[in-house]
Amino acid sequence: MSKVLSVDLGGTKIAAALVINKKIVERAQVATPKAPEQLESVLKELLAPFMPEAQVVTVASTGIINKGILTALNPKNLGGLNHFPIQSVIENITQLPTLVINDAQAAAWSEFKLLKTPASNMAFITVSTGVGAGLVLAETLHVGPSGLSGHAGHMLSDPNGPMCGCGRKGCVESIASGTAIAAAGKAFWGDECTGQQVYQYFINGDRDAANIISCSAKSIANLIADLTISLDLDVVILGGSVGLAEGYLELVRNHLDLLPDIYKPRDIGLAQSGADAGLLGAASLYLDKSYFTVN
Ligand code: BMX
Ligand code: ZN
Repeated sequence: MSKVLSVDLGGTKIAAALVINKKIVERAQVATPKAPEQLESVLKELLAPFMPEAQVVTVASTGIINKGILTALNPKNLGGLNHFPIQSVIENITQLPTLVINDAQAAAWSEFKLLKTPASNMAFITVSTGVGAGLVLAETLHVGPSGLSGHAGHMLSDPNGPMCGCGRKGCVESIASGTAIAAAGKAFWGDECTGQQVYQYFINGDRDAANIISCSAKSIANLIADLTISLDLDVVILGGSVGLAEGYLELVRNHLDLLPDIYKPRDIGLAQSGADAGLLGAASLYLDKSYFTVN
């Protein structure tokens, strides 16, 4: 079964692709519906064109994935959706065996396989609607007994920071994510302000936007430092719409450079598969027989 329909369900977009020999041969994308009750019908419409050819479905999804059920750590990222039986919903739509894993965990696997210099310990960090992470330690992807492993976006960044949608104050996600960037921008540019707009203002040289983006990058730099010192990381790979944005990696590097060397991984880079890391990661976990198996 090597024709894989891979799905990436994120807080902002849902992508689907037909993956053959680990290459995307066809791809489609829609916005994640604001109203969670529309999720099933949106998935049905997105997946239908791929179904005749696909033999198996792999899904990289935002949220904690445990036994095929999505539980949101930060329900605000999914319009309030907190509990969604994603595996059975997609199995019912496609009538195909369906395998689901967290999006950052999936992306960590494909990016680990793409590393040019061999590594033992790697963290993939996505800075997007939320902040997610996937950990590959001793060349093994860590999912954890309940799927929670790698949810490092909810480690503490600033005890006096904003309230995070998970219910804790000052998580990395509440400062660094695209959602947090948009929220900070609203104070300057009004309620309609988006994260992309703030980023564009930063590129254009606006001082307030530069401060907001710098806070985000500093929070990610400290997260990288904390993960490196606790897990002895060789390499960190950044992904997600903010992580991949022009100039962001450089800002993170600048903040890390202010710390003692012991806090720096040997290497930091951008996801080689860019925005497709989750799609390819979920498919690879099945094709490599590394995590997913189908009877
Ligand atoms: C949140 C959490 C993680 C996810 C990360 C990135 C939810 C719904 N998601 O921390 O599981 O990996 O966001 O998600 O609680 P994305 O939507 O930004 O890709
Ligand atoms: Zn949080």
